[in-house]
Formats: sequence, C-alpha cells, structure tokens
Amino acid sequence: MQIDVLTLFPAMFEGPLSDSMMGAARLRGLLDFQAHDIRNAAEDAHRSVDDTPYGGGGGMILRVDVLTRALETLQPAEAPVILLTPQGRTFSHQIASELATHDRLILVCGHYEGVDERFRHYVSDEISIGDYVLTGGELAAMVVIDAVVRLQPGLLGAEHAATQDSFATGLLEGPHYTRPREFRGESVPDVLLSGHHAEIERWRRKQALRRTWERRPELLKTAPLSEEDARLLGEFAREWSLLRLAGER
Ligand code: 6GU
Repeated sequence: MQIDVLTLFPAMFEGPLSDSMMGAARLRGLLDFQAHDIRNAAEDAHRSVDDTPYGGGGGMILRVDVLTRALETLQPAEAPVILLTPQGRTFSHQIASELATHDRLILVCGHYEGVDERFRHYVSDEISIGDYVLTGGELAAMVVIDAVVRLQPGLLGAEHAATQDSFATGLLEGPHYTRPREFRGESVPDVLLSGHHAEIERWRRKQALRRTWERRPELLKTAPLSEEDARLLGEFAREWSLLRLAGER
C-alpha cells in the first residue's frame, strides 16, 4: 500500500514510521510511505504557506493555492484524499478496514486554525481521531496509518490475525497471561493451563463478554452474539443485580 502525506512537518513522521511494526511493514514492502513538505509548494520569496483570516480574528489559515499545488504534484492519482481535521468523521475500526482496501491513500495534515474552506472541494474524506483538539493533523495521520497498515495481509502473523481484534469481533478482548505462573500470590487461571482448547476458547469468549459488559456495554448492541453469548450475558446481569442487592455495587 502506498501512503503519501502532505505536511508542514515531515520530520515528525520519521521515528514512528521507521520503528516497530510500521518500520517492518516498510522493510517488507507492505508500506510505501512518503511525507511531502507542503512548503515546497509555496511560491513567494518568503515561502509562505498560511495567512491571516479574511474578516479578522486570530490564528493563521493554510492557503488553498499552496495546498492544491502540493496535492497536484501527487496527482493524477486514483487515491482518496483525506484531510485530517477535528471536524471530520470520527475514526474507527470500520473506517480503518475501509481505507485498508485502497492501494494508495493521500493524507493532508491541517495545521494552525485550519485550512481555507475552498480546499475542502479537493478532498474526498475528512477524518478526526476523537473529540479533543491537537495542534495539527500529523499525530492523527500517524494513528490512521498505523491502524490501516496493521490490517495489510501478511503484516501480523496468522496467530494474531487482525480478525480477532477488539472492534473486529465487536467485543473487547478478555485478559491475557504469560509467565510467571504465579506472581506475588496471584496465579494464572487454571483453565489456561489445562490444555483443553475448546474449554479455553469458551472461557476466553466469556471473559471478553464480561469485560465488554462491564466497560463498554453499548458495544453489545451491535456485536454479533450467539445464543450461548446471550445466556452468559444473562448470567452476568443476574450476578450483578444480586451484588447490587447485597450493596456491593
Ligand atoms: Cl485529525 N486534527 C487536529 N488538529 N485535532 C484533532 C484531530 C485532527 N482529531 C482529533 N483532534
């Protein structure tokens, strides 16, 4: 997959996209990443990319002529152009899966107070990574890139296929354990040491349901659930109301 980013701060991407899984994806040819400096598209002597807003008010606005010139150095390209902005649709696993189906993405990082409104006609999508304001779109772009690239076939081993992820299954994952078997008096649950694969799978499903029920109950409305799942949830609900009656919750 090819990902191009238009940014005023290309150096911000160096560490995050060279290390760990993103670095591995690039070495293995699963990610062809390039950051392009928007300032290279500036034309005046001062290489200015932004200006004060018409009508007054504070802050600086990225210029539409500079942004489109930067974009057109990458085009024509059959690729979605995604503007990172707190006004975009909120990023999710579903959006990551959708973006992962493209061969190429172009991400544009907004900065300062925002971009000239007329630039919106040149983008196909606008994404935010949550309801808080960052100083620029770069960190958001890196979040999107990480979530999309880790879905590329061949990056994760078959054992940790992305299909088992929280949000792919619609549930949070249950607890995980590794050595040591006992730590400061706390042991690993016996079932995990039993070698009974079917029982372990049943236990894991139950734990995932419990954790989701406790922490993100709204996910249960849309997660695909079996009859056995529904029965387990009924069990938790009864347990919980008993605890409440006993004044423990
Ligand atoms: Cl995409 N950009 C900025 N500046 N702030 C954000 C964001 C994006 N997503 C959440 N906050």
